[in-house]
Amino acid sequence: MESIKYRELSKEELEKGAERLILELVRNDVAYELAEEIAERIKEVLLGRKIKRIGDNVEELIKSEIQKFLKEEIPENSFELEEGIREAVNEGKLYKVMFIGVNGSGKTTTIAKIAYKIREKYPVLMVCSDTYRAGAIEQLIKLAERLKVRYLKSEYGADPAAVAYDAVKHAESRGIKVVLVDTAGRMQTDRNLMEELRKIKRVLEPQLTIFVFDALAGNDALRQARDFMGEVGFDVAVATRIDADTKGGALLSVLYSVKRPVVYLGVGTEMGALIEFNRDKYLGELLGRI
Ligand SMILES: Nc1nc2c(ncn2[C@@H]2O[C@H](COP(=O)(O)OP(=O)(O)OP(=O)(O)O)[C@@H](O)[C@H]2O)c(=O)[nH]1
Ligand SMILES: [Mg+2]
Repeated sequence: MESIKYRELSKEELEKGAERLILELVRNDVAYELAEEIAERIKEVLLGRKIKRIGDNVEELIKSEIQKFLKEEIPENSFELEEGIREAVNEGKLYKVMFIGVNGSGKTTTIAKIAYKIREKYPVLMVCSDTYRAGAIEQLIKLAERLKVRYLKSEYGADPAAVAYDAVKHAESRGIKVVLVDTAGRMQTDRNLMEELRKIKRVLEPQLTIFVFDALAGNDALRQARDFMGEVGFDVAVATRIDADTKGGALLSVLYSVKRPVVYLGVGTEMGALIEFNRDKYLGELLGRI
């Protein structure tokens, strides 16, 4: 008597549910093409699924399926910055971190926050490889002085890769354990930013490359993540301005499309305003609004 209690989900019901899901995801700043892709996958999984004639709610079903799906697609955040540093230190190596991301995304601020986090445990050197933007070098120096963290003063117009190289030599000769390299987010000249970043990366050989993006960038975060991933490559990401009124969908772009973990969230401009990303909390909040 199964057929009395159960019936198959119809294509129409699924189409309707998927449409709604796409709209809700987009409303929460998930890039449209990504929302569409997720909805497609959910439809595939649910097509032909038996549901109770009475009691089962299609919307709820879709919601629980998307939760399951995203949990499988998005890894838990198991990133341990200090583990990487310790490992390098044990091997007698300098731990080199390079920060990339579009202009204004929060790279310099995030560098300062990370320096603040580790400065009492490891000698840190901050350096600005952005030798183009007026004020970029002073901004980093000001933050370093405030934090009482060492810095290397670069010169405007200098080759960014040479600056990174000098920073490594400087750090190695002074027993510094961690070097944080800031980069430009936009070129003032006709030189190609991505090419410049690749060059810095080749010279620096960082153990860690961090992509910084603004959670308020919404749709554009997907394009940024793909560009920086394809052109330069990165290991982990940091989402900033989470304290602003953000719906968080931009994070999904990075987590889902380029398959790199978001490890920290910038939640303000103070130095302590950097918290660890928690996948389940994030998914709970995003799906709670859907
Ligand atoms: N509310 C808020 N503001 C932030 C956060 N992170 C950075 N900002 C602010 O965003 C602005 C830009 O940050 P920067 O760190 O200078 O950005 P950038 O990526 O270094 O920019 P460029 O050097 O131009 O490429 C600054 O005014 C920061 O104070 C955050 O988590 N929350
Ligand atoms: Mg900067």
